[in-house]
Amino acid sequence: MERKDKKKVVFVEPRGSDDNVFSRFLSLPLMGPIYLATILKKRGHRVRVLNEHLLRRDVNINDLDADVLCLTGLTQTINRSFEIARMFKLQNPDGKVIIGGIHVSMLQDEAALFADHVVIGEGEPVIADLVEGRITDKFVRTEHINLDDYPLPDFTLLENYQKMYITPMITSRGCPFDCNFCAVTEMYGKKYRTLSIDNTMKTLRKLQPKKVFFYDDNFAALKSRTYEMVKRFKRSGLDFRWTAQVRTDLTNDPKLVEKMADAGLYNVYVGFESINPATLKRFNKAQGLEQIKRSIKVFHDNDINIHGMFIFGSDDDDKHVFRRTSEFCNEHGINSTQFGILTPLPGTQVYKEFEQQGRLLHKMWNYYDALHAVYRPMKMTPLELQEGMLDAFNDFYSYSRAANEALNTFFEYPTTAIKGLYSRVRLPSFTNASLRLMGTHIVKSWVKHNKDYMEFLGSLELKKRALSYMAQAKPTQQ
Ligand code: B12
Ligand code: SF4
Repeated sequence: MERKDKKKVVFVEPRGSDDNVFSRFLSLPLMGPIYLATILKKRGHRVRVLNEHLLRRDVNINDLDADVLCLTGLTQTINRSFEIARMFKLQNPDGKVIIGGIHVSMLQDEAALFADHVVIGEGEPVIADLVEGRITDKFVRTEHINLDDYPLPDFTLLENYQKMYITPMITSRGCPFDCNFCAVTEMYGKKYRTLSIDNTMKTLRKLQPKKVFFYDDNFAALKSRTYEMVKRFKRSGLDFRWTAQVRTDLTNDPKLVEKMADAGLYNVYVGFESINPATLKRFNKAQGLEQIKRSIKVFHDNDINIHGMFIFGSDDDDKHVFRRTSEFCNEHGINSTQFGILTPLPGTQVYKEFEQQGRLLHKMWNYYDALHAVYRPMKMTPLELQEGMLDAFNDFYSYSRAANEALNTFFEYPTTAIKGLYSRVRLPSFTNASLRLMGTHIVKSWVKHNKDYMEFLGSLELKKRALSYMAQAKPTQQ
């Protein structure tokens, strides 16, 4: 490529809206922009990746001094992506805007109002052709890629990458399951595509991380591969601890869990989703309550912390689900939890169903963040769903429970020290206490920032009551 053909390219990953207080604690990037920027750098373009969370500020017009602006976005951040596209075009009407990512892959038309090109699917096969002008179509659809065909990610392209508290890595895409609320299979497919273990090890050697977060949606979907992977971690001599997203069925093979722990696995993110068996079935989760309980025991037996993720508000959930769930988490010693509200994400079966049934309250995407009720549930009102979610958070992350954890730490210390297990048992308790304190703070902050939304949900309730009152008060026909 000649020098004049080299482009100045900026990728931006926008922040979440202020209504989502959790976003403000984020400092981890989506990997898409980093992979794509790496491809462009290798072709000689001048590329930067800006992430508004890691920057700790909004991007401004000076940041957008580029020939091509590449935007990504989740459903809850997409409006900010559109805002940035507008800002760029005002300053640079001849500049090119390319937009991709999971939200626009599911809903292209609104994105087309703000971008020259909308990419549907994984961007690797087309990013160079788009930037270099060989593809001119407005909508560009791609096939799923083979992960080993593309370069390993170059994190130095990401501004402030040093501020990441953990190194993200991906060794697979796609998931063989098909939970009806999840956007992953629609976007990345049901086929589990893997990066070779050689390339995984090459990335680890290059990055020399202290801590790794494997972003894979289902890290251990292929058990034999996971056995091989952890064997290679152990043999490599690299000294790192890691965390990953896994399913409960991993624990059907306790030996594998033991090997994973031995190779540095200290925490798992597990989609428990619900303690209501009917909800698990409705979600098509392919896991039952007994399986959930068993998995907790196996992880804890191996000193692995559990971040349990739950979803409230299925058509089988009623008002009792919230407290029952937080109590379940406390009883089973789950270390940290994420209580979400079922969110009809575009592209999912839940979205299609709720839209068809006219149950969506609105399409203000920044509220589609699993922390706001955005549809009418079956067995409660939207306000009850919203309050119930907050109540579960409040119960789990209460000050009294934090104090309890701290006390546990205090009393555990002498005994465990005698057993010589000091560092293994004491640390989780300290972490639990501080996680709970942080949780309490976040919930308070959520309530402060979302008074208007609560009022909106309250007004729906009043309207419903008024309508039913009017219906009852209607004079009967003589
Ligand atoms: C890591 C991760 C996180 C991290 C960091 C996320 C972040 N910075 O947003 C943490 C744990 C903090 C997190 C939080 C949340 N997450 Co999350 N997360 C993920 C996960 C597992 C991996 C993301 C990733 O790197 N993927 C791999 C890369 C390669 O894919 P990619 O970034 O999409 O990029 C590819 C394509 O999209 C495309 N592309 C992307 N951008 C662009 C741009 C251009 C120009 C082009 C051409 C192409 C292109 O090409 C890329 C390369 O192939 C995904 C699941 C998944 N498989 O993606 C869920 C996922 C993105 N998360 C999701 C959700 C809902 C959330 C939360 C709302 C959950 C919550 N209630 O807290 C929050 C919101 C965070 C926020 N930004 O505000 C949903 C989003 C669905 C949606 N429609 O928006 C996903 C898809 C999971 C799911 N089960 O549905 N998450
Ligand atoms: S929720 Fe997890 S297991 Fe279910 S389809 Fe999505 S990624 Fe796969």
